[in-house]
Amino acid sequence: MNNVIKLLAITLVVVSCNSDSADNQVIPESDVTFGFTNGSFETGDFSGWELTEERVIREDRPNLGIYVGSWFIEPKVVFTDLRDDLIWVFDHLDQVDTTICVRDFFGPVEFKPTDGDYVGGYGVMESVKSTIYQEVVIPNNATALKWDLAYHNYAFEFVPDRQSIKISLLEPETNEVLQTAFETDKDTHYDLDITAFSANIQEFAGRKVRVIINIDIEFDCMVVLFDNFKFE
Ligand SMILES: [Ca+2]
Repeated sequence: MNNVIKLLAITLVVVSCNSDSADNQVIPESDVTFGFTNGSFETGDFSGWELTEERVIREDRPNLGIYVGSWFIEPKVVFTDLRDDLIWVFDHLDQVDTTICVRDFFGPVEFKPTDGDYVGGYGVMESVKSTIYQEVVIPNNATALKWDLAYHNYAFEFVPDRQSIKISLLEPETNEVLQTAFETDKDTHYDLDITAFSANIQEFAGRKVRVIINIDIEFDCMVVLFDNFKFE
């Protein structure tokens, strides 16, 4: 009789453990890192982020595909009296010192961190499609994705289908677009000093998403600066 009771007790424990395992689909909060890693680029590199760059060959100017962009991180810098339009940066994707074009047509251009000492950036002279992204778990109580962004588009307009900057939330497994948080269009002004942006992401709180910036430039020079990605 005692043996039967023991067997029943063991069976119940096993069933109980299996039941816990099957029902427990929520990851314990202690096992999750919420929010961005290095969202303000204060490590001085792109730790926590993934970078991509795909060269685009233009049909109308096939020989122009020699240019590439540069992912850089800089402290505060002010550029004035630029004579050759080129400055040196360290490209963290290709791991080389390289030049990007910066033009001070309308006065000084500033690389200006809005949080801490460093600002992230991408400089390109046609023609590339590039991304920076990070998979994050949005904090359960978050309502907003916040970031700071600047761009200097030396084409003096956002040329439709040839120049765009877009920030999106993607489903990490399928790349389905969950939300477009920011997107330039033909009416977007071509020059913006670094500015605070916010998007309501409340419906995705607690979910794992991929936050991605797409920078597609098939025409002329552009400098994009970004800092202080966070959830609030
Ligand atoms: Ca920063």
